[in-house]
Amino acid sequence: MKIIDAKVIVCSPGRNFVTLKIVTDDGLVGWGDATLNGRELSVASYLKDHVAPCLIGRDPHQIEDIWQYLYKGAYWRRGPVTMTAIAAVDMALWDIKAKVANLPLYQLLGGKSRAGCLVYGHANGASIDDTIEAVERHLEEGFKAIRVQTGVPGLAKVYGVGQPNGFYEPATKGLPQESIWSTDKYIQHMPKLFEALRDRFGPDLPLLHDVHHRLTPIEAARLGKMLEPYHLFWMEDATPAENQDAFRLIRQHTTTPLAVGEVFNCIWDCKTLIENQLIDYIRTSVTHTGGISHMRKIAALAELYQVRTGSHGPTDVSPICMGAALHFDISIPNFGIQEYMAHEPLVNEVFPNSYRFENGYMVPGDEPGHGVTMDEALAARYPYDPAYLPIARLEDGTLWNW
Ligand code: EZ4
Ligand code: CO
Repeated sequence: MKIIDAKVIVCSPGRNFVTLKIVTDDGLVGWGDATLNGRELSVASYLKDHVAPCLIGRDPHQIEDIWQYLYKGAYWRRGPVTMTAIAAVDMALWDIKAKVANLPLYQLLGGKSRAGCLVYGHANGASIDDTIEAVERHLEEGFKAIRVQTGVPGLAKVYGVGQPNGFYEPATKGLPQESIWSTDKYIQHMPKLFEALRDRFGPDLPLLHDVHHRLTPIEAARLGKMLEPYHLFWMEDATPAENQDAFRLIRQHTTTPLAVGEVFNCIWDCKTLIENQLIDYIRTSVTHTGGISHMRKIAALAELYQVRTGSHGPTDVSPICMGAALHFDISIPNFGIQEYMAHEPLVNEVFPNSYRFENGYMVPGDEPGHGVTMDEALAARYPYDPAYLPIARLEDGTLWNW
């Protein structure tokens, strides 16, 4: 069998997605997600101009060799654009291999290690009362674990806190919007939110929180300590992790579980954190971290240190990523939880899929492959529409982490 075509499709059914379609001489099609929020066209070009020509004529069964060829062979290693492009190829090739085997992909990854994948939804509100209502809505929908974000008094806009309907969109049309951030205001307010949530919902409900890299290590240590009475499932992205040792400082001070990794793109970004048990959950995603093949290596490394996975799963990765992620999640031994932000109905029409949300868990479909395809004709009606993630500044105008 040979690869005869590798086509890159950019569309915007409400938000931008980059998709790779690999076609074989047997007429099989494999789909990969290559969406890198706010930098979509860089990955599209990387794939179209530099990767696709090298794929034609290769045997799609040689997934590992093609992965190494694209990684080592390029000379230039790592980075979000490269690793997202490789991920899309990898996902599409696993899709093809599973279709040849006539099996759902998880069967090729070792079979099911659990009945379903625990997911967490996003509850957010401008005030603590609104946030409590959003949690109630999620419980009614069946969620068994919930991420909570809330507005901060004195700050006009906080990322992750959406419109009155409760949803937030990770990117907005046009150039990046700017908002003002105050660590002091935020840190003072968060314990009030979690105290109110525990009063209302009791001790059992798994609650997660995303700090979006806004704190310094010592500030994160302080917040983690302040939140200990409310025993979070995790505190996410407490501080930027380019310097992985920063997490040592947080770890010395708090038993609040730590999760990080949605902006990581390879196993080297995770190595120090995992080997030193500085985190509890690794949040790399299939789309941004080299695909299923590379994610399995990260999971295997993490398994040695009792670190579990908690893959990034926002609306800015396509349903193809979600589908592939669920096959990965259900098969690995050290799965922890999966983020799940439901896509708009139109997105699910453009990317028909068979995964299901059932009573707080998600399960991949059972048809051959990863179970997600694309309606190219429908996608063509929604051309690329530039959008960016917002930017945070401190009150004095200093550009800040997020
Ligand atoms: O900010 O996906 O945990 N989820 C998140 C997301 C990310 C966006 C970035 O593109 O933090 O909302
Ligand atoms: Co996050």
